Amino acid sequence: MKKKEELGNNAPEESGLSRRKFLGATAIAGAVGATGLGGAVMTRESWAAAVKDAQNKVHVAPGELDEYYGFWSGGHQGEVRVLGVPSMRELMRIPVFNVDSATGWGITNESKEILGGDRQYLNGDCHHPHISMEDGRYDGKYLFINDKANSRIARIRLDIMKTDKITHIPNVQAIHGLRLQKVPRTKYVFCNAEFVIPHPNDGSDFSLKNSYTMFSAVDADTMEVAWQVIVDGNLDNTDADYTGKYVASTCYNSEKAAELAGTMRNDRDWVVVFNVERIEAAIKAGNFKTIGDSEVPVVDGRSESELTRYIPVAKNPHGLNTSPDGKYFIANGKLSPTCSVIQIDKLDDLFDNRIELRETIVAEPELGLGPLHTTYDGRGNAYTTLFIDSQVVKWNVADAIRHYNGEDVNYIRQKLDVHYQPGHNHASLTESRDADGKWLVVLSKFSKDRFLPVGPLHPENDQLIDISGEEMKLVHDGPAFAEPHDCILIRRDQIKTKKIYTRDDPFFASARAQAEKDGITLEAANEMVRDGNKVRVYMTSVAPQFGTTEFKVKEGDEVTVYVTNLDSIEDVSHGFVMVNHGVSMEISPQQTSSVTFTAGKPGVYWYYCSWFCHALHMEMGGRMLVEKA
Ligand code: K7E
Ligand code: CUA
Ligand code: CA
Repeated sequence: MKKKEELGNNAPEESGLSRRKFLGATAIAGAVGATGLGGAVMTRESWAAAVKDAQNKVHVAPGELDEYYGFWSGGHQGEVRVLGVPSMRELMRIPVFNVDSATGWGITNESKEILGGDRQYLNGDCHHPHISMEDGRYDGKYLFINDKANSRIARIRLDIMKTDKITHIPNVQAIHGLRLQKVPRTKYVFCNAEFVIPHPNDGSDFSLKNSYTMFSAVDADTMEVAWQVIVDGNLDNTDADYTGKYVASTCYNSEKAAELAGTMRNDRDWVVVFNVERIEAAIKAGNFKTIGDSEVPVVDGRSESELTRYIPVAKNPHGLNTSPDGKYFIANGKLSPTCSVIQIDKLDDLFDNRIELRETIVAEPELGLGPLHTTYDGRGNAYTTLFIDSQVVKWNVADAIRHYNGEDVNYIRQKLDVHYQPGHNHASLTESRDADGKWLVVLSKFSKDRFLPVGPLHPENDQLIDISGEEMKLVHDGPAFAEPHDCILIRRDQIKTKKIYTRDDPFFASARAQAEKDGITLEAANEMVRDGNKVRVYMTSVAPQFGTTEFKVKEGDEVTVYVTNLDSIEDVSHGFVMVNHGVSMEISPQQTSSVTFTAGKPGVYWYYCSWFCHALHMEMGGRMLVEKA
């Protein structure tokens, strides 16, 4: 916390402020253009004006729309959340690796098919959401996200904002860093498996010495794993360049230690750079092996390999971020107060052994304590989170390089307090050529006293900072449930969403295929098909009625209900809940959804519509009659 004297006229006692307001005041002091807090001398009036200015900036009036979509990782909650920026209003939640009662994700057959059969896991741990690209610009088609908990990645269709593919990455554990190929297009999803494991991992060998992990490239179109690369050490975060040729990942465990102290033993760890062209060529030439029963081609990228280079950087690096001008990979020090700036156009020379590893590093600016992630404004400035200092530091990359070359220049532009302990930060469009330097989101890991207390478990605090001017200005606090490690912002015109489903949507292709086998037209049918103890009930819905209001089955029957929503009016979604059967699902306009369950004890079970759709929504229901078997 800042000392009292640094506050000038704003000392809390003088203005009668509580500690909470005092912390808020540090933000506002930044907002009127004080450099940090040092020279902030504010009257009560100028302070009020500053508050108003900050509020106007972020206020999106009722009925007005935000400029940006923000996609937030839902952390170990397993979902993705859609926010409007700058209002920070939550617009939607997209279930991915979790079970969602409202939409039936994890309950419906459509979601189970994507999650993999009867779905193995009920949890996920999302960290890194990234949007597919064409020539270094977001194309608005897909969003990809990792699941660290169960070594998976998922793809979300942005036209309907639903998950459409999930892939389990074989041969590795804990997919953490995830990024996309930017150029010429997102052909690959690159993902880092964080933990080293023995191979084979069958209990015959537990030693760390023989353990390793791998870097995986997944075909973004098919979501099949294209290839894997064995590496030294471990893998943390990753990013790709703007030529399509190089991807870089941080490694904090070059020691391959299993305990904390061991992971901090080496003075330097490294950034491993992957040469995508060479890897593809090696696989084409047949220079690969496979592991166990997986058919994925695996190449060896350990230290003597021509496929990789290991650039030493300050110890235990974390974030790895490509600058939007395509010039640099920047690795964040974490245990070192520095970042390492790697010049990408030197990598050809490095791979051809014309220069030394250390020659690729062109700056090591000292930024503050605990640098974790860096983002960019497209005007040559970088913004790095300082976990321990609880600050964001704005610094100029070109000046940092000059300083590294011995010039007497100050590359630090500003340090701004954030609340508290920031992890990722993300500036608008920063991962693309379109980085526009307008907004910066800082994902703080602690919120402490910023919100009403809600018990021992606290929300995170996602703060919004205006970076459009010379000075960073904190304009909004946004509480968030566990735990958005990262987010991504995209201009609203870069995404085209559907207002209603089209009837040929692949999302319910399997339901259509089953109906065709049963000789049923989904859009017309209110019929039941019995197939041994399997019963398929096909029904339509038009607000405020289900086409079928009664059907009869036997105790223990495996019942599948298909509901096709014939409404084609925007926003008229129905739901289907079978009472006392654990069944709930969404059926949006022109969508078909299906769910399978076992009919319970003999008796009457009501089903009803769970999404408010009509003045007579409460009346929208029907009865399942269960007879003795
Ligand atoms: Cu939390 Cu990107 Cu998983 Cu850093 S990561 S904070
Ligand atoms: Cu249909 Cu509520
Ligand atoms: Ca280390």
